[in-house]
Amino acid sequence: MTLRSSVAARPAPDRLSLWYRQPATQWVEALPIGNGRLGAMVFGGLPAERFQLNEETLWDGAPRDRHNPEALQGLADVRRLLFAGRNEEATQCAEQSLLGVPCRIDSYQPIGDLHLQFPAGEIAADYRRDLSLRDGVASTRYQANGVGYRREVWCSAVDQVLVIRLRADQPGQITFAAMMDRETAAVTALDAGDLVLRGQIPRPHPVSGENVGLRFAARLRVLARGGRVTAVDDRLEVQGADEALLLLAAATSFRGNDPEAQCQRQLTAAACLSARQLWQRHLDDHRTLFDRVSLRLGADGPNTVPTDERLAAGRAGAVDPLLIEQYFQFGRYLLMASSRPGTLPANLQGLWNDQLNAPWNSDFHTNINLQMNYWPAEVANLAECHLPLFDYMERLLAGPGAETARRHYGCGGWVVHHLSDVWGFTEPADGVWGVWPMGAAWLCQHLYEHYCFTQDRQFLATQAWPLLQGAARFLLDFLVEAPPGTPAAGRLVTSPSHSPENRFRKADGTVSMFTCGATMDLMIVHDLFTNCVAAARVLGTADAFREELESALRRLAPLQISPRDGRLQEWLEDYDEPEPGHRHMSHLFGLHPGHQITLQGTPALAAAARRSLEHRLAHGGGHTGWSRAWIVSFWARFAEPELAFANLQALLGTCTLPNLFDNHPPFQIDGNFGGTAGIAEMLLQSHDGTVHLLPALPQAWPDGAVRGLCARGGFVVDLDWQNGTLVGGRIRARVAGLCRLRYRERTVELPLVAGEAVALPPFG
Ligand code: FUC
Repeated sequence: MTLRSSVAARPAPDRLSLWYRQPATQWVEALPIGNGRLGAMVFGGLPAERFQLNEETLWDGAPRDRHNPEALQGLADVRRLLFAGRNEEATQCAEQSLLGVPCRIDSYQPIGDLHLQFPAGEIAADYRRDLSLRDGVASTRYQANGVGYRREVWCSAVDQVLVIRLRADQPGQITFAAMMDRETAAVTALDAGDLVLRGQIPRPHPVSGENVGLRFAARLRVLARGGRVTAVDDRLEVQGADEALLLLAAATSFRGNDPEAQCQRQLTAAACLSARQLWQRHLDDHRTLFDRVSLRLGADGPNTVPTDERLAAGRAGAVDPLLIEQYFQFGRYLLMASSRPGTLPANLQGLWNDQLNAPWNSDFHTNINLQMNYWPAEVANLAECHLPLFDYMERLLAGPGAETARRHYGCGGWVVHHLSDVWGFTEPADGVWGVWPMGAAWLCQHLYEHYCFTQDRQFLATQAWPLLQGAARFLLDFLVEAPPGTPAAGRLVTSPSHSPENRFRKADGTVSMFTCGATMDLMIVHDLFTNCVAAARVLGTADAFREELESALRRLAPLQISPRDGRLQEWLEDYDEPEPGHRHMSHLFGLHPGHQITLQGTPALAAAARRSLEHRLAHGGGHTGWSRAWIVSFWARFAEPELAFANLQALLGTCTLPNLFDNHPPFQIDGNFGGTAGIAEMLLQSHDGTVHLLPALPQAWPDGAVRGLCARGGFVVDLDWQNGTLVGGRIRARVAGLCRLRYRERTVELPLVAGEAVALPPFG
């Protein structure tokens, strides 16, 4: 069938829609919808439509004790060898004794596909498919045989079902068949007029052999107005209806529930509502979150160019402020769609995965990726979408992490290594680069940031504090004093340690990964301990613990600037690097997302950090999506608008797929979130005690406005600028207090009353 498109036939999609003139032929062209738990990729095909379905808890694997019984002895040996400079032997010892047994986890998996088969042979014209970010709906429209058709699909967070609405502009024209399937381990059958897909992941128990894999189900109900619905074998057929409403529920046994019963309950409840009611309830909920932030970067025209064509033009060097607005809001949209209160956090692919063995298992990587997913949460005014991360830490990680802290390190508190799953995996995974006990500590930054942005003391006292304290307890116990004759002798260092996934070359020419006190570790320790001290002060609690932290901070090994070239060192020793353009820029953690290094507070360290960044970039750094996105934030913190902008352009140009998903490659969602956070960081910063307005505004956005960005201290900020200069705006405080505001070289202090919006003062 030919698909032709003539946009003239109808108005352009709204500004915040991704749109295309043709159906998706590949998964990375399909459009994502989700309610935090249930999601789909919508292809918009004709005559065959496909919805690839995900439910966030459908993971392969099962809970399992993977602690290594050799770990405690191994730890002592590894430390001794590292302090003696015998890195090779330390690495071998770690490979044998410090990794989890087994040290690999299983994959997050798709639940299946829903297919709709429309009559073949129709001649379709005026085809368009789009994703309205503001409405949270994917639509496909076309004309066939003189009839106008429209499909809309959304995932309702209120009613917990996927809703598909099929309409035509003439009566009796809706005819299709619906089927569901899955590559493996599931069957489809009719049950009481519904189509049901049921299955179980084959995962034999290592001892009993019994299948302990998760059970899952998806249930589809088809409600037609007019026409006929018939059940044929394992499909539902609709003939000549005026309109059809398809409701789909999906569930797994992850929380011990019966997935089929859960689907039944959700469908029964949703089926009591009309299509109009379902739509209105979804829209109200979606807009409540989405509309909190608006961004205009000076692109005033209508959205007449399809998204894939915009991307292609961007790759060829075009500056497209509307594409950046869309990319920014797409990041917010994706967070809303993959992380809602009560759900699991957004994984490496958010929620969307079509593979049984996904790249990196579509897991939770904690040596940057999971954290990056949440960088935009607070500043982009989606604080409640941050909560799944905290629940995950509290309910699924902290318990097993305490066991791992005790059995692998003989330490108190809790630990997470560089990746995890939904089964509480906290042991070191994959290879020696998995021996990185800093994951929990880094994740804890998010707890304190949530408090800083929301000023929610109740949250700080109840959920955050025990987690912060536990992660700090682990590190207090884990830190060791470097012995005489070693770098930083007499100071506290982490051991074993490495700078995530990067290697170094020693003076004798050997290449290693393992060391003591890698810079990132020292920065994460600094960040966590500093946050804990601040939290203890806010809560007026834990004086002795606070003193212990303060004393450890004083004894922590200092950051090093290379005497050779003035770079901030990635390790305590000034090693050479076999891969100087490595994607991880871990030693810049203190610049972003931390704030140990600031332009004004620590100018010497900032200059050294800048040199390190320049060196990385000169050697090809930023070649993965998330790495490129991170660089945008680095340059924004250096108040370098044009460099931040150039990297944003590179992110869109070289690391973005046709549906605007980030391309590591392959698809990995962190770059979307990191990019959204980077754009926010260019417009507003608040990490150094001052709310800094338009710190990195590039020339490409001379006129613009943003509403609803959030700043630490509990502020919500609106900004207007013209000709590159701030001309107005407002600020509202969640709690009463003094706000320090900075614009260019001027700083003013503004007393604010809780809840009251105040015009920004003139900055002269
Ligand atoms: C980290 C990165 C990789 C990838 C993986 C999921 O290990 O080094 O680039 O993003 O996570």
